[in-house]
Amino acid sequence: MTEGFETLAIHAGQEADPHTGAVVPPIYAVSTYKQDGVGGLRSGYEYSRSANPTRTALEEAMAAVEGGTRGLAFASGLAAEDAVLRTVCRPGDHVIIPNDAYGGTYRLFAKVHERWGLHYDPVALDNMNAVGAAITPKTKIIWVETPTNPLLGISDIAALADLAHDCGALLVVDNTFASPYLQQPLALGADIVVHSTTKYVGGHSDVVGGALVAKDPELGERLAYHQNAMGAVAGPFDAWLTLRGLKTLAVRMERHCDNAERVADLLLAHPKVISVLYPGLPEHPGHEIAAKQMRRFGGMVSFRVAGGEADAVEICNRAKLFTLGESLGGVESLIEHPGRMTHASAAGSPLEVPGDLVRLSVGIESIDDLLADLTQALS
Ligand code: P1T
Repeated sequence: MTEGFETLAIHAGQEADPHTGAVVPPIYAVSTYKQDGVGGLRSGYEYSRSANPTRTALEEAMAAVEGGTRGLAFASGLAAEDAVLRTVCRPGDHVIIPNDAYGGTYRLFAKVHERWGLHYDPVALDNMNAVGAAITPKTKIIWVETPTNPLLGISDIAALADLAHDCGALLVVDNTFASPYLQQPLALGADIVVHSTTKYVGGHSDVVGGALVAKDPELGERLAYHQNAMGAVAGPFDAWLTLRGLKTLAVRMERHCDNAERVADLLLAHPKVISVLYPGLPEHPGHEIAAKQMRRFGGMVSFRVAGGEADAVEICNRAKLFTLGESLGGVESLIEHPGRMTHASAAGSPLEVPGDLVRLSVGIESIDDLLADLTQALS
């Protein structure tokens, strides 16, 4: 019998502790492990950069909820992304990236890996002809965010997987905005899923982390080799907090989606708002594909305002219950101005975001309080 998502999130990799019966994997705050003679491991563990039992529990749980064969936990989402690029690509290779993506992801390509000879092209991934035209004999990865950060664009994971595989490339999907509860890219044909577990998986804005899940065991092994060789692993306390968050992901996501739908409706009816970017809206250009590949439409809502950048900034400053801050995916609602905050590093690039854009991470507070705060911030 295949277990359901909620069961896997709570139990996969999380057997009761064999020594004490503790129902939660303990925080193994330890760097090294006693060995039974040279080369004879007692427990399978030798050094906590290579593996640590608390991290292993998180890694097994992430692999289970994404339906992959290997999960790996990193110190941050960007550390996880870096490990993918260093494992799969070498100088001279080419990567197709989204023309809308987290600013830090773009910076990793444009300011770090390009210096080491990795070429990239930003492409509108909802345009299959454009993606096909951008492929070169050196293309090793099509890198996808769906929904994208911060414009909530949607691309067709299954179609992009076919395209990538036809040209011998891998499809890598950053599943941070959807979370594994709402979308499972490996089942749709992706090869690697990337997460900033800082966001919905952790869920409480109290830990920074990243994860990779690979479909193929051999690729998982290569990623694990680089995780150990590069060393940007999640520490045991961070792994424990992230695993604690994962257990409640399903119930949190349902409420995030309920609240985001109500927020999108309010914004849609507001005279100061010129467009609402939410894939749950039937008029969203990616709505049909989102409905096909996502369980629901998520907790992120962006909108553009009639008064331009000055008004967008003013709305961010006036919000009270929506806390002004970067990041997303926690239980508390956040508001931000992507152009000046999370995506400032994309200014002047093909990924620059409009100045009149406001991004909301809709939390799980009482919906009436959230709507009242937005109404006063927009007034
Ligand atoms: O911050 P870190 O854990 O390193 O994750 C980077 C990252 C990767 N992918 C996506 C889609 C992301 O949104 C992020 C981080 N994003 C924010 C901090 C933000 O406010 O958008």
